[in-house]
Order: sequence, then structure tokens, then C-alpha cells
Amino acid sequence: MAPVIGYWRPRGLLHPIRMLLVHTGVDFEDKVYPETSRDEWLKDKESLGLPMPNLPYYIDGDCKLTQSLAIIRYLARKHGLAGTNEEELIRTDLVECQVQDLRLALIKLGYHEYSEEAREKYLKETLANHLKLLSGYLGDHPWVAGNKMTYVDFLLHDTLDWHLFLDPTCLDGYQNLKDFLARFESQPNIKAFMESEKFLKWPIFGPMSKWGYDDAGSKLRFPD
Ligand SMILES: N[C@@H](CCC(=O)N[C@@H](CS)C(=O)NCC(=O)O)C(=O)O
Repeated sequence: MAPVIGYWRPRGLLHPIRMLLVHTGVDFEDKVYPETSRDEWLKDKESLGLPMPNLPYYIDGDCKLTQSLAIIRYLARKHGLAGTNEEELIRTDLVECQVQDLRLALIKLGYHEYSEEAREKYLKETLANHLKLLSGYLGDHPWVAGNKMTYVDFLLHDTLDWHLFLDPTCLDGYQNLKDFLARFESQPNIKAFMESEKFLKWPIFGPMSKWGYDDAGSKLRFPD
């Protein structure tokens, strides 16, 4: 039986995991819980045999995982998308943590603080600082680890893509990050998936988010 990934409908924390599976060509099933009600998820929550029940989850026979980073690290080891030497491991660990800080910053802005003023401040201070660091560290390398694509590229891609919804011009001045996005999106399975009807561009966050559900902030990159 194909592995199952379970999550709410929005991209949220699941997206990099789904894209990694797509890239590897593994068959998988999406179990989508409607984000408008917790009932369906609560029915499954204690009955799936997850040691730490949460969303997203990944179930493949006896392998039952939650925690988005634990899932993607597991899949990276399984599919040859983890660092393989100390230099690659240091680079991927460092960027994974930096990207996680940036993801959490946008989650905080989106869910708790969103206003036009907060957005402006976030773009000028928080995001500008992170992009400078990430762009500088990536340098001329094609991938975060150096020459090898790893799971952290999926996290970085997703996080940069989130921010293009917040400000479609935010990567202007960071040509290596733009090239990185293009490189990632031109991987054959990823490209085909992104062009298919299965690919969900939006929404990124759930309906409790202030960003995306009540004003024009949601419509910056993909107006529909
Ligand atoms: N650190 C966890 C956070 C998981 C989390 O907060 N999941 C939210 C959606 S983003 C949820 O609705 N979980 C289901 C629940 O709490 O029952 C991860 O990275 O997977």
C-alpha cells in the first residue's frame, strides 16, 4: 500500500514533504482534512496509532511519524536526499534552522500580527535580514548542501515561495535565490507536478490566519 500523508487542505507544514515525495517519484496518498472543521481529524487522531498524534502525519505500514521536520528528515535519509559528509551536514543543519526561524516568523506575522504596517516592518527588517544571510550563504552553490540536492532545498524553496505571496518583488536583488527557485522548479517531476491540477498554490495558512483570509494580502502573486 502507498504511504499516506495527512494534513489540512492548505499548504502549511506539509508542502515540502509532499514535494519531496513527488521529486522521488514515490506513489503516495493524500489524506486531506477539511480545514473548516476539526471533527474528521479528531476522529482519526487517537485511532491511527501515531505515537505523537498531530498533523502533518506520514504513515507507511508500521512507520508512523508526525512532526514535519522528523518526517522530511526520515524521507531524506530513505531517498538519498540527506547530506552525506560533514560539510554537507553542517550546511544543511545551519540552513534548516535558519529557514525554520524564517518560517516561524511568517507564521507569527500571518496568524497573530498581520496588518499593512506589520507587513511593511516585517519586509524591511525580518525578511531583509534573513534573505541577506540566506543569499550570502548559498553563494554560487546550486543547492544548500553544495552540489547535492537535499531535503533542506525543499524547505528553502517553500519558505521563499511563501514570501513571494507576501511581496512578489521580495527577491529582487537576490539573483542567486531567484535562480535557486527556478532550478528547483525545473526538476522534471516537480515541474510536472506544479503544472498539474494536483498542485495547490494557495492558501498557505489555515483559516485562523489573518493573512490571506480577509484582505488583499492573499492575492499578490496568484490573483485567483
Ligand atoms: N511542530 C509540529 C507542529 C504541528 C502543528 O502545529 N500542527 C497543526 C497544523 S500546522 C495541527 O493542526 N495539528 C493537529 C492537532 O494539533 O491536533 C510540526 O512541525 O509538525
